[in-house]
Amino acid sequence: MNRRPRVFSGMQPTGGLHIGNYLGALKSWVELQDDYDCIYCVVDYHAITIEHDPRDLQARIELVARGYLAAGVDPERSALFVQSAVPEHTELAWVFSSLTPIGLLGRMTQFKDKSKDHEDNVNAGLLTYPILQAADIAIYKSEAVPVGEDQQQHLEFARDVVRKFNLRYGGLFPEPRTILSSAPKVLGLDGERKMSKSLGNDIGLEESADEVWRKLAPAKTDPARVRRTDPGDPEKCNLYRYHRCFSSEQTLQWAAAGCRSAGIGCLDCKRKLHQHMEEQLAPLRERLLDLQAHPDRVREILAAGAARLRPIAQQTMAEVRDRLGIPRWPTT
Ligand code: AQP
Repeated sequence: MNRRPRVFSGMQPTGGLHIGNYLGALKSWVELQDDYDCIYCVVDYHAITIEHDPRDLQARIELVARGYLAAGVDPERSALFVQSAVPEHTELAWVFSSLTPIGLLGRMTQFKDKSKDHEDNVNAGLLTYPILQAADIAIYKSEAVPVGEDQQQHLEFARDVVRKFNLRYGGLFPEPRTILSSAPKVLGLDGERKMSKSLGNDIGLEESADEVWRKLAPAKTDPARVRRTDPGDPEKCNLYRYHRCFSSEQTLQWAAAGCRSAGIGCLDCKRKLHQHMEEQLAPLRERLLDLQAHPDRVREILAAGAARLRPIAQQTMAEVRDRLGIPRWPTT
């Protein structure tokens, strides 16, 4: 029987998910379930490359898993699990590290950015992060990876490393293609940098309607609109980009025309945006709360996902060891 093409993606449990994660990746994860065999992972080993509190890690893993489920990842159709529950990921990463020139890793944009943000902790895990990510994808022989724009370079790296493996040891892995959503780079409320958990410029999926409004109200718009009567350019307004993701065509036209003519003020436009955001975010928030009240349900889903995937990962590792000439040692 022909299997459906396989998709893999993951997010780090470094905090609660935000609308950048949701619009940039999660929404397309949900849509892809119709046509692909989807595997979605909480990548906890990636999250320890920056300092973390071990006492919080499990709670953060479950928080991210709840985000996936609340957004519409359906455990009946997709496998959902935690990276560390399938240790073959890290085993394959070691193999890939032997195919990776160090210089290439040092040129990765994310490594450079994170080295600046965590100057006192520039560790080898931060440098080799893309190798583990390539292994996460390849261990399931995944064909496609839905991610935000910031991950494109890492996926180029993943294609590169599996190509090298295939050339040296014989074709085993597909070269995974990138699937970008219609909002591949959501800027933070500062309107300057990518929305990020660690930069604090985000709107969290679990934040209440009031909390979201308290963040939207002072958020930057087109700098030309100093006074209510100053006309503006919606294309220069970060919040108009949010409108594009949440609002109807009619609202978009209303906002663009009102901004250009100064017929509406930024606050009117933000109120309307808030209303449209709530239409999508309120039901999601409700599902998050329901899942929080049933932690066993989430843990069972994660355990079932790992149980389904581990044999696939073990099979791939057996093939990898054969290609490398590593003998099958008796274990008893
Ligand atoms: N602002 C964004 N716009 C579009 N897509 C985004 N993604 C993240 N931020 C945006 C996409 O979400 C997925 C998960 O990312 P991650 O958890 O691996 O971490 P990240 O990209 O490093 O996200 P953060 O919020 O910036 O985390 P911290 O601050 O902990 O480093 C990826 O597909 C990513 O592209």
